Amino acid sequence: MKKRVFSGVQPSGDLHIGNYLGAIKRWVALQEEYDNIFCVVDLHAITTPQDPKILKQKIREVAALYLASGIDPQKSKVFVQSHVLAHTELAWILNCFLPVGWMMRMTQFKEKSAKQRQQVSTGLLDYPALMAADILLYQTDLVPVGEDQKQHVELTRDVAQRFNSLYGETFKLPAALIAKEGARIMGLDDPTKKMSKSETATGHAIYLLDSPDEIKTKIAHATTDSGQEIKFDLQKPGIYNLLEIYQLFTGVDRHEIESAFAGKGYGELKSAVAEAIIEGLRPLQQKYTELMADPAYLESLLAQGADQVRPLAEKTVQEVKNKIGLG
Ligand code: AQP
Repeated sequence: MKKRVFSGVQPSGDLHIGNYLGAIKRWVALQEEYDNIFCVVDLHAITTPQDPKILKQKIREVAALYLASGIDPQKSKVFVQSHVLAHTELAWILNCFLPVGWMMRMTQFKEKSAKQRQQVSTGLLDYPALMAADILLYQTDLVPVGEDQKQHVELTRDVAQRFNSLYGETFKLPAALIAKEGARIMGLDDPTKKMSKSETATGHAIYLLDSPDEIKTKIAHATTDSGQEIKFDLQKPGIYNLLEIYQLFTGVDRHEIESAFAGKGYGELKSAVAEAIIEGLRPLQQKYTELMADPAYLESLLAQGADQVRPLAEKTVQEVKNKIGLG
């Protein structure tokens, strides 16, 4: 039996190369080895305010980007979270086993709630309960995510362990699968902060659907560091970030990259990085355009994905309800 992988992206804005390099590109690489479930986590997106029309459109866009990146619906199940009601049902139940103190300690909650002081929803605090439900419903072994989601996967294990110790073996304990490289792509405007969909500063992120000219301009304006040396040096976060992006798009080894840029200037590095991104995204963008031209096909794939996963999710919920005496 293959191990099961579950992961997802929120349709909370335009997907950027951090989402791609830290998550989606890795899902594609893992596709053959594992039994995969990839979800568009729309219920997570509404933990922060969303425009309904835009949200509906973004859900389809994210699904199309999964497929355009190489997720194959014959090998992986792809669906929209809100199409499978078991996610909210289990999230509610897990809520009742998750101490508020655990939720208050989550770094992402602290950061996001600090950004939108007037309008922090209970959903934002509760986000990790829903994420735990997503993962535990499918008896997931591995969760490939970027570094920022590691704490949420740990909390998922904690609540699963707590439930198992109270009611007997129910949930498999999942592990985060975090890449050595690409797990934290930084903002181009500020390489000390992670690239993020919800950060709207100009030049912060390269989006997967950016045109070649937009990519060139953003990379040309990316913040660099003092000095001239082009090396993978964490003390120089701007150059490090550009080199890492270059490495992940070209697949060239770090030593070779450093040798190739030895004695060259930041301008040459930036041109090469922009070219690598443009070429790396070109096939994805072409496939995306084709997929978005046939909305009925996309809808049918998403309906099929939901139908495939629903029985798995419902089985877990039923077992949980029986154990805790519901119904
Ligand atoms: N900068 C990043 N570098 C590497 N991986 C990243 N991920 C996000 N940002 C980076 C990974 O992308 C996947 C999907 O993320 P998400 O949509 O669930 O939400 P997030 O982690 O909160 O990502 P964003 O882009 O910052 O979105 P917003 O601003 O909407 O919250 C996850 O695996 C994540 O680790």
